[in-house]
Amino acid sequence: LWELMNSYIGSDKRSIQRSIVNHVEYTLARSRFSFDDFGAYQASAFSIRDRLIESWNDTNEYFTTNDSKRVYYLSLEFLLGRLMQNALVNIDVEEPYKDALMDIGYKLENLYEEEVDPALGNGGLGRLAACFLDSMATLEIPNWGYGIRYDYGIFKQGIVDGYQVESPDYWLSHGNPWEIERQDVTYHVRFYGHVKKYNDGGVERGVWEGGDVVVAQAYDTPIPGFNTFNCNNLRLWRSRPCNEFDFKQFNAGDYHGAIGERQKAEYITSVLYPNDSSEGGKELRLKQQYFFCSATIRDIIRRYKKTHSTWNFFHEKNQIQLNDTHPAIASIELLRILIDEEKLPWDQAWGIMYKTFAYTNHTVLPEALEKWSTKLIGNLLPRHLDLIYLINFFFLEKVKQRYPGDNSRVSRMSLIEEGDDKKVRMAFLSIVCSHTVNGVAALHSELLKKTIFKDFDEMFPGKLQNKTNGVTPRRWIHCCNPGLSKLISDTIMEEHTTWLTNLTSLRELSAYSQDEDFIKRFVQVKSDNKLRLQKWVKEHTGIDIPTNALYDVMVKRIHEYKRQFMNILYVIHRYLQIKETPQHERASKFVPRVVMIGGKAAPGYANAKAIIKLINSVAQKINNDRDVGELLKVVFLPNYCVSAAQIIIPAAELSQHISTAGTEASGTSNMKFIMNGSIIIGTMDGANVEIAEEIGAENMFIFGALVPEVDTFRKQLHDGRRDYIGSRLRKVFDAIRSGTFGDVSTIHGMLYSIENGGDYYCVCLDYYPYLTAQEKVDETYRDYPKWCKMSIEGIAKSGKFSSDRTIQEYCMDIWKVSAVSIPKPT
Ligand code: 26M
Repeated sequence: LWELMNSYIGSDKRSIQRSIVNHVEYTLARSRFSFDDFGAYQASAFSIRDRLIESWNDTNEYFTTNDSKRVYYLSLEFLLGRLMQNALVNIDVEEPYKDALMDIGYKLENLYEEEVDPALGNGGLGRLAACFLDSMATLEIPNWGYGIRYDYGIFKQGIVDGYQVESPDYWLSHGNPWEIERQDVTYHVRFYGHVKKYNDGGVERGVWEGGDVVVAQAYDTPIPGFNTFNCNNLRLWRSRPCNEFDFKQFNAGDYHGAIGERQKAEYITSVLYPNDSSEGGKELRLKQQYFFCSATIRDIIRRYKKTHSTWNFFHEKNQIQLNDTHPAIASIELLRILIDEEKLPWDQAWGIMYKTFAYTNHTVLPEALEKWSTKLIGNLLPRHLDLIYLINFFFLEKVKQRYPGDNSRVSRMSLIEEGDDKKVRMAFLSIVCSHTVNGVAALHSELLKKTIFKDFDEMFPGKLQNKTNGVTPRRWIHCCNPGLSKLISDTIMEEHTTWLTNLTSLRELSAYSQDEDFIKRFVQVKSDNKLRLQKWVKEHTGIDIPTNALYDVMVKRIHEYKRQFMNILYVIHRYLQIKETPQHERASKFVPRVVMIGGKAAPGYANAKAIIKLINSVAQKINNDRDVGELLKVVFLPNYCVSAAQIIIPAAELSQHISTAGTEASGTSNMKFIMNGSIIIGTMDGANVEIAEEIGAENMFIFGALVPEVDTFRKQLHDGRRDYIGSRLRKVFDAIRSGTFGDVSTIHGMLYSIENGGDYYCVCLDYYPYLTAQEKVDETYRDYPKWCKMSIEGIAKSGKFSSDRTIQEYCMDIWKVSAVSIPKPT
């Protein structure tokens, strides 16, 4: 068989062209003499996938033969972004493909644009999962990601009359050349039904029967590492109807009814929930969670059993990381299988589960913490609810033992929140069922210990760790900013293949932060990127923006805690100030600016939607005020997504990360922006704190209340303080209300609330310090060499924020796993 295989595709021009043209003819069944850019994209993608499959197969075979310890990353979201350039760069054939395609009349860059953006995630959490996959493959960690293959990813955002309108993202409509459908990898997943319990020599076991059964089918996407032959896997599950179980209904003559039942099964993996900060408690969401967790756990067990006949080594061979509590039910599913199906004693089953799982928390916002009603769980997953109660019983016994008489602690720590509608606190459950828990930035992890997980930190000291987030420099420097990547390679005299996997070597750039030649080239790269963004803005909004202005960017999900609202209040202030200043004084007083804000609002989040409308209304007014001209332009960047980010971030000169201290767990775009030479204006929140530590506070514009001051202000609000709106802020509120920006009545509720003690996110507290920081921005931009020095220092000292560093820490401190390098094929 080996000889039959046309093994290992060459990287010479002819081999590449032959493989592409073959796919045009045999896979696409199109004429090899005429195919458009889309056809060329598809055929190239298949040709690249062939290469990935070769190393994918070798990698998995090698891991199995060597019985390698594996890491499984479970996440309801993977926000991968486009795959073609990433794959070409990682396997180091971007140039050969460019040449090969050029020769037959295609521009590779144009083909990149043909790819849909696979957007199976909301924002930071999903994108983090994608960066982690890239780093794990690059670091040669035996890893698989597991998640859901949604038919509809995050909605597409349109803007109509200034309002957000959502439309479905049916990303599979033109097929997906990157995935491999696994007809043979399927599992049955049960919902509802009932449990029969029996006593098995002192152990209570259950038999779960009845209810509905659906099939989980696997779809694999190869995840190539950078500069390695290793290729990992992302396995996504799709729900399908189960054939065996509906014969009865068909035979009873209810044909339509039976088909309807089948469609219900497919519905489970139809759509990604578009929330990123509030928990809805919807049954379908719980179904999605259990569906993918059950299939995943069975798949992991099946793989383990291929090479092991006892359970003794399960936790030594498998580590499962939970990306937030969304996949938390996976630990209960493992426990259930071990007890009810594998017939292990409770203690052994518990030990295996406990030593296998670890959990990452991504937020301290109470409204985002998952709590599932016991009624809902009991109905959908009756045996799991039994086990959760049992776990809670044993756990609370331990708490009582440890803190005798401390009843309030017992109720605080209970996995069940009491009340009319009892609820399972999924974060607490995840802590109890995991060997390690981590936050995502130093400040965030400290806050976890002091606030929501305080009791747990006291009872299990050392269990809560920090793992500061990172981003992959392959996508977030090299792919999105080729000009900068080349400048870096030229300057530090290293191939990109070297520094991209050892990002702290960027420190060498520090020596050039005042070097004239270097600065000249740096400025050229930035202005090329600004031109690229200018074109993008024109194309997507119709708005003309100048390039000789400061590009000021804020792109992230729209949320009150992130304070896009404060940003737009300042824009209004700046506008009013320009208007008050006589024409001849304006040029010396104001640096020309283009303020760009982008991001999606959860469809049910009224205040976030009102903020979008306000931004658009303000933009409309200012951009059409001839009197202001090019001194100030405001743009709402529609449909912010990974591919847009790759255009926007490299063009930014200033980027805003201005959340209320203590609310943004980490932030990851802050890291992408500094790597691309944008200066941060920001608060001491999330990873900004560590960025300041690395690059020096003097290279950022830091302002605003610290966590303790936020606490104090909130107490004052609570106690009736209302004197916090100064005259300059009052003017801005008045301008909004008086109709200067048209009908923005949707924002009036927020204004009223903020004025009347509802300023929970401290906009008014931080507003004046923010103005001062903004003045400093203008002043610094006027001293352009200084500005460049600050941005270059930022790039030079951004090395810590490579997700390679993050993953190395997870490997050492949590998973205890090391690299397994696949030998290069000969
Ligand atoms: C919950 C329930 C129902 C439906 C959806 C959700 C949900 C989905 C995503 C809740 C939260 C979700 O994501 C939160 C998130 O993106 N958190 C961000 O994680 C980043 C990576 O750690 C951090 O950098 C950000 O600070 C944090 O906000």
